[in-house]
Amino acid sequence: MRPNLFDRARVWLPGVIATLCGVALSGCGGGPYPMDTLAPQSDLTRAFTSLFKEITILDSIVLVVVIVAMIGAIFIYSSREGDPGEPSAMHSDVTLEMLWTVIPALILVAITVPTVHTIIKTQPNKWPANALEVRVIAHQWWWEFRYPSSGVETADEVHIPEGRVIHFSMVSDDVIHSFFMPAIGGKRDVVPGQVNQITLTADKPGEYYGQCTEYCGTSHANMRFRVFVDTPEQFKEWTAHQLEGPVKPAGGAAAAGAKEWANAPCAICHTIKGVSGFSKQYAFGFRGPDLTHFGSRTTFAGSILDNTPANVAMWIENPDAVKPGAHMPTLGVRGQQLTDLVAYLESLK
Ligand code: HEC
Ligand SMILES: [Cu+2]
Repeated sequence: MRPNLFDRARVWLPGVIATLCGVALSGCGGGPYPMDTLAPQSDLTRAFTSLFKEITILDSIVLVVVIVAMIGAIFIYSSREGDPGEPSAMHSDVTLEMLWTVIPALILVAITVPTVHTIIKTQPNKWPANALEVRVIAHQWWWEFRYPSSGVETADEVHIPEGRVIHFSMVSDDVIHSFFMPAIGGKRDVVPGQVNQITLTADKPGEYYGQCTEYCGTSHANMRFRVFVDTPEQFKEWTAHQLEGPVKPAGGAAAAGAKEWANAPCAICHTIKGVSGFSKQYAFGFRGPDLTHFGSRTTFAGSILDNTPANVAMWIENPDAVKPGAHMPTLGVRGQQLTDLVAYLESLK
């Protein structure tokens, strides 16, 4: 008799097992990963993760039962030498048909009930009165954050206090983006002309990563942001500091840079509160991040660069080289003028 597949298992099985182990283990090691979706740090992401785990466990049980039944059937019901003729054809079995209709229906109910429950729990229509509203405005390719209750405006890096309900209300200035902060905030589309919401309470202070996850043009991959979860005291201090006017440089390169700023075309698009800026009514449109406290940010340009003088100089010299398609023109600022402007911007703590 010709050897069948199972007789040769000694030859192929070790290879298959080694490959599967390799695939499984390639997910191990390193970490913690800043974009890990299974390391929740807020009530919202904890609700998502526990739903995901519940459904994965249920699905795994179904998978095991089906595979065991299938392999069992292959061994038990294979035709063997000496079996008489064709196997009998079974026409209908009401009990079996009932079973394979009712069991999948029950499985679907077991998935639907916790899913709908999680949706209702995590997306309230009303927010607690003490919720802190943060307006998120998506631009190609950076994020603007405004706090209506205090008047703070910033970019790229959003600060929120731990332990308090945060209500992100989000709108886009141009195309459809998506606001994704895996550890604390789930993911939601940010659409022009429609305000979408995320409500959450962050568990613990720290720095968390975020990223646009809806393809929005050339520099989509360069549209990141950071979330700083502060203690309530830190958040109060940060807010008070952001509300102060910009630092007035006493002398040196920064003071020279402040003079440059007054004559440079930068103020067409960038506000430095109390120094330059356009009408408040012009709330949307073609413009860049508020730079009043630029020096207090750790990253810039959609959080793709660390905020160091060398990086800022590189950016101003040729934004497009750093971030393809950036809506900031190359303005020919070079040499001493560039050094002074950078010193001024970095002094704006
Ligand atoms: C036509 C509008 C425009 C002009 C003029 C302009 N910028 Fe910008 N600027 C932008 C935009 C838009 C961004 C955000 C780009 C991005 O991250 O995709 C930006 C980003 C920046 C940033 C990073 C801010 C952050 O927090 O991410 C700095 C610093 C900056 N510009 C400095 C300057 C300086 C200095 C000048 C003048 C030499 C200038 N800009 C002129 C539009 C402009
Ligand atoms: Cu985007």
